[in-house]
Amino acid sequence: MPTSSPTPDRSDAPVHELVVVANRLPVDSRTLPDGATEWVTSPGGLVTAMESVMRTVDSGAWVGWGGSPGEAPDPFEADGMALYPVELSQQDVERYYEGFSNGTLWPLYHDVIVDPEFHRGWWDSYLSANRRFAEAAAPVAAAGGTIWVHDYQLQLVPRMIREKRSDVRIGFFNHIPFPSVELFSQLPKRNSILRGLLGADLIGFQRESDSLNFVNAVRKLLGYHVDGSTISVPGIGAAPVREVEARTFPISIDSTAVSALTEDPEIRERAAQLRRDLGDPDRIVLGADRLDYTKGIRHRLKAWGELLDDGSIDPHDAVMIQIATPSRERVEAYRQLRDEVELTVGRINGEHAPLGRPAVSYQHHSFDRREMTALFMAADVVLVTALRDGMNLVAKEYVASRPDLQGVLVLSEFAGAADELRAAVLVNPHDIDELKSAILRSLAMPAEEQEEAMRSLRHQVMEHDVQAWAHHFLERLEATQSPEQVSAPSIRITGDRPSDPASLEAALRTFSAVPRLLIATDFDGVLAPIVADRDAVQPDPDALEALRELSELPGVAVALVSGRALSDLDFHTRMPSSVVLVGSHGAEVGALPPWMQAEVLDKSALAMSPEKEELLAGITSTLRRIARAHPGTEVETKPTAAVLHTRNATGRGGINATESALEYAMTLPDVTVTPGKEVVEFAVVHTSKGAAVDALARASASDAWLYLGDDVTDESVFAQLGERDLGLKVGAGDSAASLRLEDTEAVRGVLQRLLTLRDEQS
Ligand code: GDG
Repeated sequence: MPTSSPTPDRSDAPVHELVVVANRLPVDSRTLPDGATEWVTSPGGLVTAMESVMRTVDSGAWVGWGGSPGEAPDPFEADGMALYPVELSQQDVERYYEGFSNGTLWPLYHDVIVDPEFHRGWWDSYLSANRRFAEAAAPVAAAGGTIWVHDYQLQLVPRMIREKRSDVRIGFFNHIPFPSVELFSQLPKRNSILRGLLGADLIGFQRESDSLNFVNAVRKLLGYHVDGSTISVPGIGAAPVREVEARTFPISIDSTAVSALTEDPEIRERAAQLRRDLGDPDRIVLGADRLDYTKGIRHRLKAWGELLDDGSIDPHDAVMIQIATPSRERVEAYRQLRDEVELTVGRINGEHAPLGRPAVSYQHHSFDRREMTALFMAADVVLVTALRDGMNLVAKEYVASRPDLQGVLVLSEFAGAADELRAAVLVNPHDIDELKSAILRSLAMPAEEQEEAMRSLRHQVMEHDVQAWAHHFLERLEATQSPEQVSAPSIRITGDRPSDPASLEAALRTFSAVPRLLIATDFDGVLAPIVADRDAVQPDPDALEALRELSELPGVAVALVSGRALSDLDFHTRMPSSVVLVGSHGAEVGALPPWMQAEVLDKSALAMSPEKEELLAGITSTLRRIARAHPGTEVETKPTAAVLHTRNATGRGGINATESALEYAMTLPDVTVTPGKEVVEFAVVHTSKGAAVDALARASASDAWLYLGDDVTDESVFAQLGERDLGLKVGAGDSAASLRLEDTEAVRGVLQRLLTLRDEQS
């Protein structure tokens, strides 16, 4: 396809209703002698499927790699679709694509037919390439639009897009099998992959067994709650739980188009010519695959070779054509496979081919779609002997190419297509004897029997085409929980500039004029600067004094809400009984002043049980093990939680310890994991500072509350700000708070100002 190209401008507002993200664009770039780039359509199944879907949307886009390493060309239009090329350097191609995608993931996901290799540099490149795809896709989707990510090369992209665009629906389709949890567990970085995929709203698989393997992995490795096909993905910090669906959508082909080609007189003639060229054998047996070790080409050749060896097949009567389209030729396992296949074909032909014609006609190059159809029309038997295959479209293409209802499909049980194409001759390709007898049975199958089987197969393939597949997926995606239903707390302030003094003064005045107030504040980073040694913390005495005095005023309730253990908080602040102390992120509540309604604070959810004690002991010892491996990190224990502190770690130790802790966290069901500033807390009771402040506001019958906080854990409070409440964020960072204060000194100023304003009133 020659393409024209008025270029869509990347700086334009997001415009595309549907954005497809795949490793490859639907076109290949070719550099012309004068240096210009020419684009040629690469007619794959996905392209065909998407073309029909793209026609139904106002504006569609495709994000992918153009196929040549080096600088990406500018975005351009083709066939009414905007194409956004992603840049991959030569090193990305080697590490992200040939390495992690095709050297690690591909063999692992195909049941380790060859040994997966793993190198940390490959992972780094996979991560950065995925980020590039996500960065290209996120800005070009329209508000509330849909982004559909495809296949194993891009498993981190859904989460990366979600982090940038919470307003879009994200779908992911895995074209290859998803392995059992036992095999998947071998993958280094397995949890990052799962978390990456779970950024999607809907994750599609080829077979029911793939969907089941995936939800099992999520349950077992991440500990998330799974109900049927629905996975509850906990939010980090204040973010709400999201529901993600994992479902089965068997892919198909453009059946009508393939079938229609068989009407073409030229293609019919070509099919007849092919038979003549092979010396008019009685039977033609065809295998057509990418030259890939998953396709079972060696097993097929072995069976064919043995049938010739033992005289079950006469090479004058039957010829086998093996098309082995070149694939991944720079990956070692593929080079080896090619050598082995070519050696075997050479041996078979050397021993059995009659003069002037082959026993196996081996074609190591690709054919155009018309030639493929002619081959399917000429083939009496097609052998699909994959050892493991997501679906296998060749099986469906053969069926669609036989409106004459003749021909036999031999199909491996290990190809996804076997779930639907039950009328094929199903085989276990590992069992060479079984394969041989299936081939013989197929070669001898009477015409009526062929017709009966082919009619049933065609019914399946013609009814369930690729257009239906894409529509079903997108319909289901549309029906998932909409982004608006997931009420993420909105970011109210960004950057690091403190709010202007006039706005702050106005807000404090309005707030302090309310009859009954709750003033609640975090401790570390708010009342006291953060220090390396947590025990050496120095709270600002004036700020504490202002709080004490505020707590004596009528209509004012005061609370300190900290991640520290209650006893620790008490030790460092020495507050009077008029100030409520809340420790361990809300899990520990100190004595309440007599006028507070204690019954509002439901402590039952915070109670420890023997099981919880045991869980906590296990967590504590694992965290201690992690801490021992990363000098400078330490574990703090609290009545309902264990905390890993990484503030004093050296080098990358803090990051590595946090990563290990988070990996471990994902294996624990029923534990609230709260990452904060250089700390990760594992609580065995479910609570948050937000829930604590909400309960305190009710217990004190306050008309409005003010909260001061600096950490991510304080966002759960800010997320609940009502119209009359005031959230003050201390220090830099995006926040759901209303206004920003620079540091602890500014906090002291605010508390003293509140005291004055409230004093004036009373
Ligand atoms: C992955 C999954 C899943 C092959 N040689 C030529 C040619 N082909 C076409 C076939 C077919 C396609 O390539 C191959 O599709 P498969 O499904 O057989 O296999 P993979 O490439 O491994 O695809 C697979 C698929 O994704 C879709 O989800 O089914 O399980 O592994 O369409 O006809 N086409 C042309 N010339 C060739 O020489 N034109």
